[in-house]
This record gives sequence, C-alpha cells and structure tokens, in this order.
Amino acid sequence: MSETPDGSGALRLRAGDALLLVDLQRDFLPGGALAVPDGDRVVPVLARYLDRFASLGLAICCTRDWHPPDHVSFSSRGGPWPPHGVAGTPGAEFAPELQLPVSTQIFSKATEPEAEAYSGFEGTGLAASLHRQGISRLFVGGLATDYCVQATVLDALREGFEVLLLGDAVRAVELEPGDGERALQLMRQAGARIIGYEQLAGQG
Ligand code: VGL
Ligand code: ZN
Repeated sequence: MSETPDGSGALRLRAGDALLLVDLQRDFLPGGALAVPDGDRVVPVLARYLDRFASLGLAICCTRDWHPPDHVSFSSRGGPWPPHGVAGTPGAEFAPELQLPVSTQIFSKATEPEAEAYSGFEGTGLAASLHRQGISRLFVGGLATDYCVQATVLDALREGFEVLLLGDAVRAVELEPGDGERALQLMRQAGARIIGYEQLAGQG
C-alpha cells in the first residue's frame, strides 16, 4: 500500500504533525544517574528529525522528568530507581547536544512527591495542548522505550492520536532482557507504527 500519490510509500510530513521527544535528559545518558544503555545513540538521529520538523514549521514538544528531591520512585523511599531527574539539577537538563529550537514546548512530569508518572500525558496538560494546536499525528522518540516512551505512546493512542514511533531513536533500560522488544510489540499491538528516518519523504 502506498501512502503518497507518487507511489513511493514514503511518509510525507504535513500540518498536524508534531515531534514528541521523551525525557532526553542528562541523567538518562551515559554517565547519568539512571543511564539508559546506548541512550546517547539516539541524540544524532533525533537531531535529523528535529531539523526536518523545524524546517517545516511543525511543532516540537519535549517531556521531562521533573522530580522533587524526595520523589516516591527513588530508592531512598523504597522505589525502584536511584535519584534522577530532580527538578533544576544538571541531571535534569536536556541533552546538551540537542539543538532545541526556542519554540520547543516543554512538559514536566512526575513533579509530585507521592506520585509516579511515566507518561508525558499524566498531569501535564499535553493532550489538551496538542488538540488545541490541531495536532493529530505524533512522531515519538527518546528514552526509555520500556518505561516513559511506552507509557507516553499508549496514552497518546488512547487520546486518539496517530502514533509513529521512531524505532531508530529510542533505547530501553532493560532491567529484564527483552523488555525493550516487548515494549515495541505492545506499542505496535496498540496501534503504533514503527518507522525510521529513511521512510520520511524528501520534502526539499
Ligand atoms: C524513566 C525510569 C524512571 C524514563 C523515568 O524516562 O523512561 N524511567 N523515570
Ligand atoms: Zn523518573
């Protein structure tokens, strides 16, 4: 099945598309407090998507972990994770190599001490904001496949967005081997399509 009049099958970006980058923060990169294996490998790939979306004037949204210092998910409180993504700390900053346009929209999540929120849609107003902007298709990449990316993608589908998961721009934590692959399966079964950069049509 082709998707373009020229029959090439390439994906043509259009009004109503947005790039949604999940938790590209220093703490999730090598050397960070909760480093995702090979997490830094997504950065140059996402730079290409960023260029493309920015040059077409399409929306770019970033979620970020923005935890209080005593967040319930931290091991100090019996949670599963070392302290990470603490609001206002260097570890919570976006990957410095990412050139985010000034127009980038930022959504901070899991800001309440007692509540975990893996999904960028939880308590952030993200869905309402996207709907208000007339956005219907989300291109989602970032960290980590088996936690915040998965939760964000499943919520996006529930909210009625079409989701294209950037398979070349996600990486998994894999506390259990295979978690990354299982997350991809789950997202695919829920209706997400997994794509790579080379599938985007050259749009000049
Ligand atoms: C994440 C674990 C804890 C993520 C956030 O961004 O995937 N994972 N907090
Ligand atoms: Zn977190």
